[in-house]
Amino acid sequence: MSKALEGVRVLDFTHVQSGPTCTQLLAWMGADVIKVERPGEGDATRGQLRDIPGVDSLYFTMLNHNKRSVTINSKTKGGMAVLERLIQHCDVLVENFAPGALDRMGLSWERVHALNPRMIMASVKGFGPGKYEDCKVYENVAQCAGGSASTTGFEDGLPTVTGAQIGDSGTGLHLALGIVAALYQRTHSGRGQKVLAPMQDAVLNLCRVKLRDQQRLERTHTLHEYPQYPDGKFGDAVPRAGNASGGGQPGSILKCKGWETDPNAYIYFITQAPVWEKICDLIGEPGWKTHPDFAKPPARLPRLKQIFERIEQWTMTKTKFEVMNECNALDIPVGPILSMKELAEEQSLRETGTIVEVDHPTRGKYLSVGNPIKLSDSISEVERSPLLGEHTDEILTKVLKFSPREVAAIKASGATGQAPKAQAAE
Ligand code: CAO
Repeated sequence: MSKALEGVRVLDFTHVQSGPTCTQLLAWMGADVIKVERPGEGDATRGQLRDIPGVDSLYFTMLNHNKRSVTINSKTKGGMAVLERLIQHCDVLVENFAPGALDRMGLSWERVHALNPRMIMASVKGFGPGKYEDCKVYENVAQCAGGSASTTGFEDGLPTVTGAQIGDSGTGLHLALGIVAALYQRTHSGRGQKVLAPMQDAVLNLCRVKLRDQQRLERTHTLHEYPQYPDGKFGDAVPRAGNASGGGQPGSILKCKGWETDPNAYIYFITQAPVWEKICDLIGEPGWKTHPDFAKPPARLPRLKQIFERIEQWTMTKTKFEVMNECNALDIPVGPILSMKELAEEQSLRETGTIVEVDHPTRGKYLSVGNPIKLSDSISEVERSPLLGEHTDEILTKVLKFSPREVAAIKASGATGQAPKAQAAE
């Protein structure tokens, strides 16, 4: 079976998380992704948050599957010659250096475009053009600058960052879509183009419901589904909404049996209007089906606290999985709070390849996420991440077709590092 992006070659000049997420997705879809790393150290994440001394971290391995690694010192003449040859042999260049770094290297868009007019040059930056465009940005900076932190957390608490890496992995996803769109446009235009996904913009795109609420607030000075309604006060900006639903169907996180000792014994319960009568029967409040204070959604909005307290009396008598089973049988949407431990052990996620066990020559076996996007005619197999410079020789000779003499000269110039030998896992 062929793969969706088979035949697409990607020069992967990314590091840390945002860029590597993007290129890993492209690799999972079948692109040949060649990751360029600095000789000796490589992507900084190889050595960050290590759990095994001297072994590539899970941070690195889980973001760099299905790629080949070539070490090139771009700040040498020989290194730049290799990079320029790579640019001529690739369809896409992806990078997420700090603003200006690629220009300082000598690889401006004009230079890249001149070397390969079909090249798609895709970048993650912290901010788009404007007053912050020169700033370096990490995940939580983007979450804060993109509106997520201001709107996450509880009314009486600090702005809060979320565990979902919407700044990095979220932007990587946006960039991947931009690249695929540019590849498609190139089939008609014959030309490459620049693709930019600023992290602030990507986070804001994911927080669009809060921009919706900002405008509703400005018009009506209140937000009826927020916990601040009806007793609290609204200011001039969208407040933090705790665990209230971001949509038109009120929801909340409720305790389940065992909550006193289990930090994840909770369920998200949505009081979806079409199943309201079933909810009333389930929790033992059949009278609410016709009572004027509860029968219709607008009447319920000022009473959400009371309603969720009553539903919680019922959920606290069940485990989260019992609530899930009983509610699903009645089409009531609920979601158990699943811990990472529970997810890692979830058999159905293993069966779909969303969680995979990968074998690595120095690390041994570890768990990773696999491709969350399922294509029926393009299967994703997760292959281990490369060791630093593991494919340097292969890229120089087989992809770039340098002669043995040229390869020797490139190496002698210090432009590349030696590929390390894989060691057996202990
Ligand atoms: N050979 C030689 N030099 C290399 C090289 C190679 N193969 N690869 C990178 N370098 C050099 C760069 O040219 C740059 O040198 P100069 O500063 O002298 O021009 C240097 O390495 C550092 O690059 P950087 O500035 O991108 O890295 P940093 O660690 O200082 O900053 C980060 C990291 C993430 C803050 C920054 O890259 C950034 O803001 N990126 C854009 C936003 C982004 O993607 N953030 C998400 C990161 S994950 O949270």
